[in-house]
Amino acid sequence: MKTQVAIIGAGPAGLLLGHLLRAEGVDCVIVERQSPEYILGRIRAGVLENTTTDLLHRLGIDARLNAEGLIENGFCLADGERLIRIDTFALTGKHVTVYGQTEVTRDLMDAAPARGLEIVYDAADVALHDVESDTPSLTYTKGGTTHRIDARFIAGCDGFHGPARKAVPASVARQYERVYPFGWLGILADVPPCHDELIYANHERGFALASMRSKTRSRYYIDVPMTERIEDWSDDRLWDELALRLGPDAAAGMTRGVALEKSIAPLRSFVFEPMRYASLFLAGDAAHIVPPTGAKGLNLAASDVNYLSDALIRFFKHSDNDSVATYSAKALARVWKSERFSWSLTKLMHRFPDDGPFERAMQVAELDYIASSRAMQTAIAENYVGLPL
Ligand code: FAS
Ligand code: PHB
Repeated sequence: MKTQVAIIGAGPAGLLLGHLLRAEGVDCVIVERQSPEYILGRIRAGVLENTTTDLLHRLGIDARLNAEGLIENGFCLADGERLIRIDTFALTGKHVTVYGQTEVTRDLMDAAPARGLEIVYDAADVALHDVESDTPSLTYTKGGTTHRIDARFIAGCDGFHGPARKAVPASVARQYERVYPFGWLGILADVPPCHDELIYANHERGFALASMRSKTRSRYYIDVPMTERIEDWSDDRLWDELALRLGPDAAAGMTRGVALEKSIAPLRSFVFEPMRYASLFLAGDAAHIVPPTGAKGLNLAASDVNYLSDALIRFFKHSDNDSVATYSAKALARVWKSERFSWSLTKLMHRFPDDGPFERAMQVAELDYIASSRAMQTAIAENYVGLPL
């Protein structure tokens, strides 16, 4: 098979890239290891920046988003004594939309046939070849047969554990990582949210987040040591802990229910540079990971794909080499700002095991400053809704 861009991965990055390229007549194909059902079973992000929703509107893949997405004009920081509301709309003129990554992925998958976007699911042993040349290729096995795709470019949208990043020679690769000493235990339940906006809590017992997927489906998290096992957390034990950490007002509004999904996700900050090597581009989690505190993971994938699709379309339609040449620097400039925001909000809202009284005093002082400073709230708000592209 021959195409212009071979995309590895049918997560948000790969699917968005495939749609954006096909919408401009660029040939591409997506090769995905898992089945559609498996991908849709992964519960992940919940908050979309305008960066992401603008792409879905541009693609016309927004009917359900418009009908079901919840517009959020602010969110709260709780510190055990008070709720500090960050009025993102008043401070930035922008809002975020609560609409689960699962639904974004479903919409993009469902719209693929009409776009002429081919997705090969259940593709095993995906391997990259000759990425340093102008004639790279992919091979994969499916149904006992090995298939080959020749392309001009390969887009590694294969997440943190995919093969694409490993195709960049160590001689040019640079990576930066921080692994956090806790994970997030999340629960999804068909119960109404305890509050109409998200609440991030830094309680003496630990971190908690009250989020939602709709007015009838809620998503909650607490931080737990990575030694914790999911089987040690009954629904009741988790609801009790959430009520304590979110505080009495939120607890009073909380409805308990049976977990539709319950899992522990590790937290890390990670950046890989460069995001382009010869004929190979990286986008999304393949190149970077953020702790979910800032709700940036999915949105950074959309940010990368916005730059990458523009560069590839200019290359194929206008023989413009400059945009592909500057993709990595442009994408990384925004990645690092989101990494900083996610890291700083994680540092502010979590109790780290090695923290002492001084570190705790710094958190209290910073929350006091946020509570009393419009400038500080504006800085947080503009990062939360998404910095300009
Ligand atoms: P993805 O990982 O979504 O997609 C990569 C795709 O590549 C997958 O479908 C995978 O099967 C495929 N792939 C991998 N290896 C392959 C191979 N060898 N061959 C072919 N295909 C291969 N972000 C938030 O903003 N908020 C959150 O609350 C949040 N929670 C998260 C919880 C968890 C457990 C995880 C892992 C991530 C979470 N994230 C969250 C971040 C998440 O939303 C990512 O940022 C987002 O999925 C990034 O999308 P992609 O870059 O497309 O990567
Ligand atoms: C979610 O709803 O899954 C969610 C929302 C905001 C975050 C992280 C996760 O910062």
